[in-house]
Amino acid sequence: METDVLNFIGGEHRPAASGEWLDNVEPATGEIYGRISRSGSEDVEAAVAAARKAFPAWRAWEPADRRAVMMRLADKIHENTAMLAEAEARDSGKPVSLAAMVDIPRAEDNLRFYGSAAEQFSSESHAMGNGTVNYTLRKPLGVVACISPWNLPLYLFTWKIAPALASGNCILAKPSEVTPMTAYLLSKWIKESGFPDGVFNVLHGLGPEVGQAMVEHHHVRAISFTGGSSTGAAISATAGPKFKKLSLELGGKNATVVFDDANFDTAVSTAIRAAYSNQGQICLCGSRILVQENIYERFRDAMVAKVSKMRIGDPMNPETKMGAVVSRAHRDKVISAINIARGEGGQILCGGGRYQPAEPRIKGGFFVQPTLIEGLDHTCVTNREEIFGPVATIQPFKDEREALGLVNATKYGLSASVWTQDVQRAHRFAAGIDTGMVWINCWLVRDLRTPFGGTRQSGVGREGGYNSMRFFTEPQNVCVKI
Ligand code: TXE
Repeated sequence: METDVLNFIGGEHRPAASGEWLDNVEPATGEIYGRISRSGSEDVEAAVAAARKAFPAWRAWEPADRRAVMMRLADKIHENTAMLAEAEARDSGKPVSLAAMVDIPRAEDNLRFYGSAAEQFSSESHAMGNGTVNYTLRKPLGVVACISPWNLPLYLFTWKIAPALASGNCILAKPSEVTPMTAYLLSKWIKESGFPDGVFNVLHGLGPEVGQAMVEHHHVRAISFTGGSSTGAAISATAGPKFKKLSLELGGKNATVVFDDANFDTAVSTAIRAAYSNQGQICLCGSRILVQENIYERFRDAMVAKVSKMRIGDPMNPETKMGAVVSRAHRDKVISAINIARGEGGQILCGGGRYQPAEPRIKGGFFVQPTLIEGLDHTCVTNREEIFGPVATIQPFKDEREALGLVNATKYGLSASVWTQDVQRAHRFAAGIDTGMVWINCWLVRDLRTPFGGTRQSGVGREGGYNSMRFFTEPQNVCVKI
């Protein structure tokens, strides 16, 4: 098994220039199982130099050729799905079944989707009445940075690097230091897939060190970042005055809204999936469940009955549906949020603390019981701040007007999921919600062409489909008098 996570710079694997390492911890056991290169500005300099050298030739590649190398990398993911899923589960604590069914196939899809986009991307032309035509060129930016988080490691890493490469940029990509393994494994196939040296560089290490150096570097023209809102703010503060392009996908405090005419059983099971999938560590998780008052008690009891039966287990066991949270620090943050909820007067309906497994292998792991809390209104910290763990609240509402007020009563604006059979109400309600995305009678159904992102503290910009291709290119209008 691989243990040392190395950088990939200019077509070569190498440790950080400093020679320093970080511990790589397996969340399910709490044990150190490897080392991560602790990179800094020297490594960023080397990667930028390699990327700049590679850019003139790479930007001139035919889109079909860029597509071909991206498809070869996707093939490698496909051939190694089981191995990558195991690596992801070990590194992040997520169930291996989830990694094998969702994370890794989606990473492959991201490369295939944007490989095709390389060939299909187009730009506009505007004809004027006086015999003049404008056409818009879309030029790659040059060197760009892709910084991804730990909750969906390879899935979000590829979601950023794929459009950046497809549109002809050279990249510096940094996975989270908490879950770097699958990005490292992917980097082993970059060369053999046919990417020229320097086009695709992968750097490892801490956000405030190597991440900050990437954001600061004057040759880095754009930053695509997914992570916490406060990190997003720090990145903006550095990149804004340097006029870099920024795409920020940040946190959420999303509502699941259930009206009394909803399909009850599907709404219950999807509300549970939305709250607790990946141990609640998805920015789109529905952590505030709002239920119309006349079905509230029945809905709540049905949820409690199911959530209490959810079994936590070893992520490496294919039967496990709920694994460990990502780190000791994160486990402590989630537990402290549950204690804040108690202090605010919340009643814990199920869960409410750490989970101590009996299995010897995972005794030291970072586990939290799936927790459902009632009795807290929208002014409580618990309903305002992102917890990002297996913790949800449930609240009754009277009518559509009150529900809409509650949905919009946070500083975040990422997504919402609405459950009703009334077509008029569904569309009216969706239009009133101040989030970037709304699901009606479903959750986390993704079409990769659609705009993905949030409003307010949930971020700036949209990714997905041509949005990402536009982000990673600079438009240039050319006006021709015929
Ligand atoms: O993520 P960070 P953290 C939320 C969630 C979580 C909180 C904090 O609520 O509890 O954020 O998580 C890199 N310059 N989400 O602190 O720090 C870092 O190395 C450049 C929501 O673990 O945001 C990593 O690669 N880069 C979320 C990436 O940023 C920097 C997913 C994300 O780490 C940097 C994860 C800097 N100064 C957490 N500082 C979502 N939206 O899905 C850090 N990084």
